[in-house]
Amino acid sequence: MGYRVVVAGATGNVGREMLNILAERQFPADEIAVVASARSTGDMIEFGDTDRKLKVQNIEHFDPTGWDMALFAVGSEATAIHAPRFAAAGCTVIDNSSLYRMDPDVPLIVPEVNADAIALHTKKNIIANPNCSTAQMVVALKPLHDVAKIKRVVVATYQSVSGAGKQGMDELFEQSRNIFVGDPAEPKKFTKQIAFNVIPHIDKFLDDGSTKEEWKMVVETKKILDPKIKVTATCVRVPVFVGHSEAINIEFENEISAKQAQEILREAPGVMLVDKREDGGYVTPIECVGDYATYISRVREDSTVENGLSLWCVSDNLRKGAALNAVQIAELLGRKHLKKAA
Ligand code: 2RA
Repeated sequence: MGYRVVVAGATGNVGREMLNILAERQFPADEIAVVASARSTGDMIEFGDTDRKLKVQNIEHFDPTGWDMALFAVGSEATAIHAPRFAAAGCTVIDNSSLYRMDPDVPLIVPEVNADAIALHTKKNIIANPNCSTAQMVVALKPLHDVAKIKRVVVATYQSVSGAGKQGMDELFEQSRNIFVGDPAEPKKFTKQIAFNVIPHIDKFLDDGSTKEEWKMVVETKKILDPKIKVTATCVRVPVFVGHSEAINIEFENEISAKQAQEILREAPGVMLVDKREDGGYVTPIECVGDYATYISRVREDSTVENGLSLWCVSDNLRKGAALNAVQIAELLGRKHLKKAA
């Protein structure tokens, strides 16, 4: 007997990917319900590449009683209204919004990094999915931290416009097209032109001059991996449709060579090492789209500090950065806690 699974926010970028990945991985679901705002109610959406179509129900009127788990991709406002209602009805919520990530009674999970922490979910019956830029980074850091103990991380991100939703993708497309007719169109979703440009600003500014996206990478890495690790981040929006890239510089307590790091990463869960010191011997965001892996390239020693390494990390932000990680949490929840025969 399989699970009864709800996907909330099924019509957005991440919600659609959740359905695609549940289908691709043949998640053991007997039933799948798709819920979204009143605006989308009645729409029919595909269940991955299967010939199954699912009718969108209004989340406001949906009764989660008797459903095993709900993958939420509805943003913090709707999550605040509905996640407690679903959780109280016995339907475990796996939430992609930032609302519960730093709640001490809610586990923040990347299965390749801190799977055991999922046991905490019994407190509120809610599990948090990390920010996309954090997820891929901790997958890369964890195997190296286990061997050489990380002291400090400096990361610069190159984040695709799909992180800002369909509106962000539409803005890049329209601006890029219109520029050739001399009218790049006024920025709406982003603060400045994104076509053929980069914007060092994601989410809102904080009092110390960093942005909330940068703050997320700091505090979420500490919660998921190790609170003693010092992290500083610069998060940048770039004119790429899907796929976040990160230039990561790491300082370790103990010595670790680039060769040792490559050997460790080659075997690490969720990692695909593509690292040759030659033309094309590295991964670019276009090559990661639709894939599950966190790709790592350009592993090299940083001789400016004791025990330093630099590396390049690329992953599909809609998949490992959101939908895939959520489905992996659902698989973990099923294996460890809900124990229904598949
Ligand atoms: C972004 N990480 O890339 C944020 C939210 N997905 O816009």
